[in-house]
Amino acid sequence: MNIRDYIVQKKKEILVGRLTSDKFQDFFEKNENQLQTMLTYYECAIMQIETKFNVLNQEFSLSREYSPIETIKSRLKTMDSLIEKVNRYEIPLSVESIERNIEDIAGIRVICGFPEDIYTVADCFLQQDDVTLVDCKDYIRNPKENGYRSLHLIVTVPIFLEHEKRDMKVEVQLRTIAMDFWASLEHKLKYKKELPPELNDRLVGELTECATISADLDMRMQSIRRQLAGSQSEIDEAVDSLEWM
Ligand code: 0O2
Repeated sequence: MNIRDYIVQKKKEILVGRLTSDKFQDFFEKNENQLQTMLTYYECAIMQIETKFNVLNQEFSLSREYSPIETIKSRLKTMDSLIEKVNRYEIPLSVESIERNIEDIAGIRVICGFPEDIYTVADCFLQQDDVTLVDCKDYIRNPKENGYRSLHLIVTVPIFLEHEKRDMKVEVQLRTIAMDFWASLEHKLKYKKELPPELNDRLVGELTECATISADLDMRMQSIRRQLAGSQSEIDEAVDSLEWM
C-alpha cells in the first residue's frame, strides 16, 4: 500500500464531499514517511509468517501424506478500516500508539480442510522459538453470538532489518473452508447498509442457522476423514503382512 496514493485519493474524496476529517488528513500528510515505513515492516512480517506456514505445510505433506493447509491469504488493514478502529477505540493519533494498540494491521488467514488441522497447525506454528503468542481468541470452541467461528492468534515475529531487529505484531486467523465461506458471506451482509431492516434481520437469523449447519458439516466430514484414515492404515498393514508382495 502506498500512503501518497491514499492521501491523493482522500483529497479527491474531499472534493466530492466524502470527507476524512481534517485531523486524519493532517496526520497522514505529516507522517507519510513514517506510516509508509511502518506498513513496509508489516508487509515483511506477513512474508515471514506466510513462509512459516508454507514450510509447515510442505513438511506435513511429506510426513502425513496430506496437506492440512488449503490456502493462505494475507492483507494489510486498509487505511479506512484503521481510521475507523482508531476512532472507535479512541486511540491517540500517533504512529507509535497505532502500532501499540492495533493488533491486526497485518493479517494472515490460514484456511485448513478440517477443524483438527487448525489446532495441529497452530500448535506447530506457536512452538517455533521466534514466534511469541500475545493473545489467543478461540471462536471455534466459543463461537460468537452470530455464529462466527475461527481461531485468532495475535503473535509477534522478528524481522531483521539493516541495522536492527524489530518484533512485529500480526493477527493470524485459522479457519476451515466452511468457516471461511460463512465468514465471507456474513461480511458482505455486514457492509450491505441499504437493506430494509426486516430483510436484514431475517438474513442475520438465517446466517446464524447456517453457522450451526456448517459447524455440524465440519465435524461430520472430519469424522469421515478419520474413518477413511483408519481403514487406510488397516489396508496398509494387511498389504505389509503379505510376504509375497
Ligand atoms: P478486516 O477487514 O479484516 O480488517 P474489532 O472487532 O476488530 O474491533 P478485535 O478484538 O480486534 O476487535 O476483533 P477480533 O474479534 O479479533 O476480530 C477481528 C477480525 O476477525 C475482523 O477484522 C474480521 O476479519 C474477523 N471477524 C471477527 N468477528 C467477525 C464476525 O462476526 N464476522 C466476520 N465475517 N468476521 C469477523 P475486521 O477489522 O472486522 O475486518
